[in-house]
Amino acid sequence: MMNKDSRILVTGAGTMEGIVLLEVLKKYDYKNVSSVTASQNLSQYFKPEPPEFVFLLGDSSGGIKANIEKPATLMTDNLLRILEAVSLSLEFGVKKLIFLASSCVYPKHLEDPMTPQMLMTGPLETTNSAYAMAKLAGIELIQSTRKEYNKNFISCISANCFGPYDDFISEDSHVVSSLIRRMHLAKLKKLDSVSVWGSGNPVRDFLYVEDLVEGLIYLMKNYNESTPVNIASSKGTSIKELSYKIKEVVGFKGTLNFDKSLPDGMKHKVLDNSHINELGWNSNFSLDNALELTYDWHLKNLV
Ligand code: GFB
Repeated sequence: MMNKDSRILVTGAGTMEGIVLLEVLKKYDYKNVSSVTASQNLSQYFKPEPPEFVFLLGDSSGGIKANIEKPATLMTDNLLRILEAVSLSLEFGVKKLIFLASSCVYPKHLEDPMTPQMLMTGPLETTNSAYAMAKLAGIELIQSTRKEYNKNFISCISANCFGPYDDFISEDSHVVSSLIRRMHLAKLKKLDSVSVWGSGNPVRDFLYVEDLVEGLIYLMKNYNESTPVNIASSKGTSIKELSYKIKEVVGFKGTLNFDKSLPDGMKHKVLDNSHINELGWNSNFSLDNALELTYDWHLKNLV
């Protein structure tokens, strides 16, 4: 069981998820935590003393534009890190590893809410199939490693995550941070309107990053089975609803134009949270509250 003195390694430490996980582990007084970012050599973190517990988070991800334009980069970066981290964890006797996948692993034409039993039952959404394949390979590798080597390695699947330290600036960003930034700048420049990509009809399950990392820590401590576990809010919000919520939080007074010439991606993506709820964990932040916290962070940290 992971305790406050356990040797813990967090990969993907330069990402929003990684940074917030490190903050929360520190808050809970875990004393022996190392972290590795994309540019660092992973193997050096296994010598002389290997970690006992590994949080395997991805180093590279992005929103719909990044997935469309950089599918090979996203697939390669993720696959390489997954293979390296699982191999090293096996070789150096890591006690437990949790692998973080994302909701793009679910097939395109599913009824909400999605459960892990539905994985691999249909074709993937084309805008993110390469990234999704890498994450699916990760889930399969975790399950195979359990079978072949009898290791307590587990996986989980995150809903669309957002919050502090997200990429707010680049075109590769996810929808929440992207719209917060665009409406914030439009407010400062007193613009009349802001463009929102796509029809506004797609529905997503938005999860605050602090909820995600609390879920990750909970599963690391309490879950030991092969089936991946969703970490989600289980609440569907359309991009239109989200956009108007962000408009309110940011205080942008202009109009929103939904640009149907840009891609929608998956139509619906809401995950079933019942498994992790049965295990004793619930998400804590409402979408409204989480959007306010995220905008506050943006105001304090970005100009
Ligand atoms: O966040 P996002 O790129 O993730 O987009 P996905 C969600 C929806 O928001 C899409 C719309 O329907 C977009 O068309 N949208 C509207 C915008 N305005 C914007 C904007 O300014 N920026 C962005 N990015 N979207 C992701 C994958 O797909 O799912 C990730 O790309 C990850 O890699 C994540 O797997 C869970 O839900 O479409």
